[in-house]
Parts: sequence; structure tokens; C-alpha cells
Amino acid sequence: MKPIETIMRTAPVIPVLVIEDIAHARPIAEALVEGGLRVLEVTLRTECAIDAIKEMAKVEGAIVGAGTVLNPDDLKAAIDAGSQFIVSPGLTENLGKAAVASGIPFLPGTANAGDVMRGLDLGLTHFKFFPAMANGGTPALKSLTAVFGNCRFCPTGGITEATAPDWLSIDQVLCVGGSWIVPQGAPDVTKITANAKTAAALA
Ligand code: 3PG
Ligand code: 3PY
Repeated sequence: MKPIETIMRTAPVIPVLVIEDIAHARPIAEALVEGGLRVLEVTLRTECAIDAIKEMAKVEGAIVGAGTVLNPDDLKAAIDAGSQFIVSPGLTENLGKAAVASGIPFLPGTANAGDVMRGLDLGLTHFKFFPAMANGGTPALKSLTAVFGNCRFCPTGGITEATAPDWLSIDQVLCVGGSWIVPQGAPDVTKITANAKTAAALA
């Protein structure tokens, strides 16, 4: 299993995926990997999300993790499905302790200084900044990175192909997350690969 820093440095963008139909899982993963985005965050927001993680993990080159992990039960289900990393929208002590104890690479959401400090207490240094735009955009994250110089971030939420470079230009931002690469609905794999190539080139 790769450490979270390595996962965050694999590509400049982590696609945040909401898989509605298990039949979409494999073609979406293949299209993203072909386009150069190997790190895939499958959110646990749909019935088939756990099965989607299992399917996508079979795609060569894909590094598949679970997002929207809210509690230790979600954590266990995600790990059992073969997730290589875990993402949560926020950081609770309950989930944080369980994730750290499991040893799996963990990227919890933080929105403010108190969240980051709770993460530091758990021994964590790599965080989502979520929801990035609604939380004040790049000025808000720059205020946090000025204080928490040893932390690294993956801003997510309201980021677009056009605004991603602004975020990526912040030293402590290793990658950004976003849903724009894979539009909802039946997958247009040509379009997904094209979006992924553009995103992969943002570095
Ligand atoms: C999400 O929660 O779905 C992610 O933050 C991605 O959001 P986005 O649609 O704003 O990129
Ligand atoms: C999550 O759902 O886990 C998030 O980090 C929001 O994108």
C-alpha cells in the first residue's frame, strides 16, 4: 500500500466519482487511467459504491480509494472491498482513530484550523480542504498553510478545470479533487479520457 503522500503526488487531480450503475464502473476507471488519472476516489454515496471499488480495483494501473467514508463501519466496508486509501469529508475522533489504527492511507476533510489541529493530534499531516470554494477559496487555504507549514492539502469542492491551476500553484497543495472529469449519467469514455488528459497535464 502506498503512503498518502505518494498517492497525492501521483496525478494533479483526483476524480471524485459517484457511480450510479455498476456497469459504469469498469469503463470509467479504464477511461480515467488511459487519460493519465490513476488515483480514483469512489464516494460511498450510492448503493453500488462498494462493488464499484471492487470492479475498478481490477483495472491495471488504477489506485482506487473510497470517499465519503463517515464512520468505522464505512471504513471497514471500504477496506474489505480493497480500497487503497480512504477519504472523508470531515474529521471525527471516532473515524480518525479507527482509520489511523487500521494503517490505511487516510485523507480526512478539514475546513478550519481546529480540524487540522484535531488531525495533527492523531498524527496526521495530509488533509482534504473541503468544501474548498465555499470555505473561502484559495485565500482561506493560504491562511491555513501559513500556520500549518508541515501539512499538505488536496482542496476539493467547487474546483473546475479553469480554477485548478490557482490551487495547484499553492506550495502545500499536492493535488486537487473534483467531479468535473466524469459527468453524471452513462459514461462517454472518449470525453472522460479527454477530460482526464487535460487534468493530468495541469501539473
Ligand atoms: C464532492 O463532494 O462531490 C466533491 O467535493 C466534488 O465536488 P465538485 O462537484 O464540487 O467537484
Ligand atoms: C468526501 O465525500 O469524502 C469528500 O471529501 C468530499 O469530496
